Amino acid sequence: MNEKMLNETARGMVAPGRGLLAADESTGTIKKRFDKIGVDNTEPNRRAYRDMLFTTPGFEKHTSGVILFEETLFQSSLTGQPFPRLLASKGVIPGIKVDQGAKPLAGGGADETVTEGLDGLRERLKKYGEAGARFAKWRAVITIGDGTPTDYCIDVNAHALARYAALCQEAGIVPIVEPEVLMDADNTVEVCEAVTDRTLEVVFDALYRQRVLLEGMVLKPNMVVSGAQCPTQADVAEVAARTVKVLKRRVPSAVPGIAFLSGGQSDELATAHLDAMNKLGGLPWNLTFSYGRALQAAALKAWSGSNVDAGKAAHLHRARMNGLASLGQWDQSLEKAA
Ligand code: 5MM
Repeated sequence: MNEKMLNETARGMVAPGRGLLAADESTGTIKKRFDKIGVDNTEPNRRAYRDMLFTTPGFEKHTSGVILFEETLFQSSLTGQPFPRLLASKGVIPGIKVDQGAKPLAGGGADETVTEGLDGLRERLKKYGEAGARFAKWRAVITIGDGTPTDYCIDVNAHALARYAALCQEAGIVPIVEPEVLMDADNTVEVCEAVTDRTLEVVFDALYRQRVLLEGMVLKPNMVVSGAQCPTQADVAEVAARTVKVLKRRVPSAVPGIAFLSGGQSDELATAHLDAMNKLGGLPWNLTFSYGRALQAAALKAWSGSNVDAGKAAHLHRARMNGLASLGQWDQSLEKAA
């Protein structure tokens, strides 16, 4: 294992002032996004949309890497340059989502899933590395509900995350470890905190036992928030304090950085939360973003299939706001000014 290379790549992914664009929507998920703007989910449209994002002038200043879906890794830009090469030429690290989705967990609780994709992963990683991917992503889903999550669900997902991470590092690819505690139920912020705490404890135990190099990975967690359906919502300061408290307890300082998912938060709230955490200061890891929806929603709407310049402007604005938040330098007045 090339520990130095893995550490350098991981540190580059969470470099101060920059974060990750999660553009790895599977074909089914991008269809849901395109349906909202009345765009057909065809291969040329997916390519044109991703081309708009990746050719946004200046986005590289705020974006350290992009998580691609397999189809995109092997596609070319509208000018004919393979997407991974286009990104690398801008100093943006290409990455690849390698999980094959969350599937119903046999014998699990209601709505519980386990993420699949380990079979043949060693061979796929070789192919992805040759195509230019330098990091990978695997998302495990933990659902909060009546009697869930079960320990069984947390255990099997942690085990799979660690097996994936070890295989990535063997291939010289930095694993993003994403245990997502869903944010859309009616649970209180206290419940989210307890479930996130337990999940991270089990995940880091599995990573340690499966000999994953902590210096050569990036964690992609949820923030500790009130469930979207909960009548009482924790404010920005409380979310920041609770999230940092759990992370400090469970994430060793050997991990170079933590890049949050947005999980359905509004664009501005996801930025405000990240900014508030960085303003707290005194953190042992870099805290940044790896947003999908919170980086793309405005750009997708502005683009709507043909307005390329408007899409790029919206994308650049959100990337810039989150880049500032990763330094604790964002201010809401910057949103209004834009
Ligand atoms: C961009 O969405 C990613 C792919 O999802 P599917 O595999 O379900 O199509 C997703 O994994 C994403 O990277 C993370 O969940 C974070 O996205 P958000 O929108 O929560 O920041």
